[in-house]
Amino acid sequence: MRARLALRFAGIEVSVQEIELRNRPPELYAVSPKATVPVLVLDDGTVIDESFDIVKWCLPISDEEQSLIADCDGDFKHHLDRYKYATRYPGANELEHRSQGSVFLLRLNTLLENKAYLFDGKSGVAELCLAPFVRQFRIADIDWFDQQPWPGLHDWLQRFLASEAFVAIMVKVKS
Ligand SMILES: N[C@@H](CCC(=O)N[C@@H](CS)C(=O)NCC(=O)O)C(=O)O
Repeated sequence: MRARLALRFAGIEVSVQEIELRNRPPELYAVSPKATVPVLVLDDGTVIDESFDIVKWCLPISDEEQSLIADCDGDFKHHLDRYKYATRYPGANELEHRSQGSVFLLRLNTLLENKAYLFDGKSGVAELCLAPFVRQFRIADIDWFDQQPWPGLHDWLQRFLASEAFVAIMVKVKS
């Protein structure tokens, strides 16, 4: 999602090849042996196979944004995975991880207290990097998430989900 959003925001046209993770094609291993998605292959053959590296290749990012995104990809993502997929992590306490992950969400809500977007008053790179993960956290238990006292965050997420860019990148590409 991040990579597609960043490419779209930067106005860079790509040809998209969907991958079935259960049945990864040899072409994927040939360009990136770790075979995770997304992978961006440039016209000169350069391979960028980390979503955040793709974002950085597409768009300028301030130190402030970079630091918030790093916290999202580190601590918050750790708790999100263990909350959402607790059964895949033996010994993980789902509710404990929900509560730990909420610390980051509260921080976002505070940043959004008097403004519509995280930085600079306009939707930017922080939105497209963070919102897909906040959406995942919400999906794990929508009723619970919507009941939390995070009005700024709820409003920010709903605006992201309704945005033209998000709706456009969620369309499944025919293979
Ligand atoms: N750090 C990577 C993570 C990418 C990732 O985990 N992608 C998932 C699909 S959204 C995947 O390819 N999973 C298969 C696997 O990890 O083998 C990035 O953001 O580019």
